[in-house]
Amino acid sequence: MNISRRTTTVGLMLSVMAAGLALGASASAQTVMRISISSPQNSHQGVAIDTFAKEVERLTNGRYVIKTFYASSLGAEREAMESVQMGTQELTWTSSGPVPNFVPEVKILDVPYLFTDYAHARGVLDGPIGDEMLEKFEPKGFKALAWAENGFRHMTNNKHPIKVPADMQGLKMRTVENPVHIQAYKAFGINPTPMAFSEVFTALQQGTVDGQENPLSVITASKFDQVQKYLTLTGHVYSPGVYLMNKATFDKLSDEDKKAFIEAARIGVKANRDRIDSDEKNAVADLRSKGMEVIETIDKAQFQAALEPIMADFNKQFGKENLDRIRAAK
Ligand code: EAX
Repeated sequence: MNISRRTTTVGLMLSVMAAGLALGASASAQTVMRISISSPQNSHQGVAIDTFAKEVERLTNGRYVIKTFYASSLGAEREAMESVQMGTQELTWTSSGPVPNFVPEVKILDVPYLFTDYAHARGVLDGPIGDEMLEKFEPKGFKALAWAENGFRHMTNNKHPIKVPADMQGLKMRTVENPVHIQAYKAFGINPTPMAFSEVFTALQQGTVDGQENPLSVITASKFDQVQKYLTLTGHVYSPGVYLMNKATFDKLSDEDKKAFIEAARIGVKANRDRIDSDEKNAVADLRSKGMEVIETIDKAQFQAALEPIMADFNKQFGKENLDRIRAAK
């Protein structure tokens, strides 16, 4: 009786050890990767990478684990792109802000008033034009998994409400490090000050700049209402987001895993856009309740007219036919 009990105990111990070894083996077969964003976790960007991480894990049966980093904790968007390009970071989700410094062909998407509304922008990015643009990242060392969304950008400042284009004259505004934005804001009469997003809250608080411009989702998630008085729904630029992966790292995946990563990004895009849709419904009331003065309607034609002097240059830079192709796309 004693002996057989001991045998059973030893058997049990052995099987526990074997299970432990098996667990250890499967844990070491797990590959951990990192993805980062510039906004806080509670945002349209946070939803985008949290969903992606969950889906990669699900679709690869846990063989890949994605660790998520928020609020530029691994570096600002441009630095994150550099790290992904070099392969010292596997993935990032970035706004189009720094992208033209790496992939100049993508600059065209940030031309002011190019997209009429969210449906138009999403249709273009999900269609053949979007696919062509995703391919432009590859020679630069990136695999662009999918276009996502940062949103239509609006201006905030501390000086006075912007109601007509003349109100923008002389305002010192933080901008993204994107040449198209900088050129456009100069045409608006703004004094553009490019700066990494991670520095914006403090710059607004300390008055280094009078204002900034970002989608409602970013303004609310980053609590800019605490440091900005006036918001005007200028909607002057649509800014996409994009899931980027180091190309060599992507190329090493099996065909099945490549599909899983792309599928996970697409599911992430859906969650990202759904969050933006809900932010767009709630943000204005929310920001007003926190003390911001919001100008909801402007005469868009007047703002577009202010850009007329640089449109000829944009037509030359990007090809009028390419701009028109995007304008006409569904
Ligand atoms: O999280 O730098 C910027 O203004 C971008 O919109 C960024 O994605 C905000």
